[in-house]
Amino acid sequence: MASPSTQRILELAHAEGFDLASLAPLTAPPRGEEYGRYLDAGRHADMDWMERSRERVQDPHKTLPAGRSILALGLGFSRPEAPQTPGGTVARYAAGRDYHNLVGKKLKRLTRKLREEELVSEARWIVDAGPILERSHAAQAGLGFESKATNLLHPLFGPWFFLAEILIDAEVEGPTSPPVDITCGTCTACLDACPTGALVAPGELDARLCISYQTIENRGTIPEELRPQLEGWLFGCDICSEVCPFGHDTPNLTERFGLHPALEHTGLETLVDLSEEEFAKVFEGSPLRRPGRAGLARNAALLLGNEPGDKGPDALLHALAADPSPVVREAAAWSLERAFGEDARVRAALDQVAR
Ligand code: B12
Repeated sequence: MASPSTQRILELAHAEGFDLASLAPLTAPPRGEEYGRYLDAGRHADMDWMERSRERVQDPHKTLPAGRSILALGLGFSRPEAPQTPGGTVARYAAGRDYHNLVGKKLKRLTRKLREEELVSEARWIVDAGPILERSHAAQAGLGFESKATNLLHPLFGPWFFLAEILIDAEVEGPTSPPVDITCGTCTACLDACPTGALVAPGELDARLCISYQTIENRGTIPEELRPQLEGWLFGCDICSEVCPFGHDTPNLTERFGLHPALEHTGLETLVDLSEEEFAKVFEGSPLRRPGRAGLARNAALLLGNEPGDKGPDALLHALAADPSPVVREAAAWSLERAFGEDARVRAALDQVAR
């Protein structure tokens, strides 16, 4: 039987709207060594902050020296349809309001309540980019099981839930949730489906090959060999989640994050040509701001090279001639060559920039 204070902490977490909450003693993450191997192999690509966080990830007491326990939290975001912009697909987690803001506000309020009720005195909340191995701690706390796609899976939400944590100085006995005693078994659907082979072994992902990394985090050019395999993904990629049998029968939580209006109206040609000001306005409050105007324009340009649609080469020609970013100009040149290389106007423009 959990102590009254443990029960109260979990009650407050659920009252704040988290679907999943579990308390566990704060230890090093069970997958800390794998994190080190991942970095040593360069699988984090140019996400240098992951290297900078190495020591704090492997020892969370460096983040909160007084930390004794971790409150592991989960919030579902399952929705039935992959949201489309005209011409490109957006990862489901990013279809509506930015979860970093929404979950961050919940964590802030919850931490304040824990302090007010004197359940904790020192606490530090974290979501996503903080120095912690979220899936490993959450698995240990009983929020789900680690899959071959590296995602944490839950019997109800499949891979479609966010993670967050609060490190606290209160001692608890735990984990308060039993381990989720399920494995992927013999299923290899995610490994088989990934078009770029980013899942290099069960439970191991190489971000350099991952469409999600390339379309969200990479600020430079996307390697040429990966471009034809983007499979229409404008921002992020859900292929390993979509094929996962655990993700198929999940609740429809579309209303939680909604659908950002930009996704309904902004086609690829428009995205290639947006100015910085227009981009900031159109994508206000959306996770699609993450790669920046140039990153999203680059992605849209490459998708047009794979599937040009019926609007012709004008948007790409304009980007080639006038985009301030060399990354976007290079993507436009690649796509013009690939999709419209026979067109005399396009040939002339490409010859001009080659000179
Ligand atoms: C960097 C990062 C990325 C990078 C690299 C991802 C990666 N797999 O390494 C990129 C940009 C590619 C990315 C993509 C995505 N991400 Co991300 N990402 C992170 C971040 C910030 C750090 C991840 C990390 O440390 N990776 C290093 C590796 C070593 O750790 P890991 O990814 O946790 O992998 C686990 C497995 O490798 C497992 N493992 C190791 N060996 C073995 C062996 C076997 C047999 C098995 C089964 C497992 C296993 O141990 C690790 C820990 O549990 C976390 C937030 C956080 N602070 O943890 C979010 C996070 C993991 N991402 C998240 C999401 C939603 C995504 C995307 C689905 C987004 C999208 N649709 O485009 C994709 C999914 C791609 C994928 N299959 O991972 C969620 C995942 C939620 C969940 N239920 O799992 C997190 C937790 C963010 C959040 N707060 O909710 N992400």
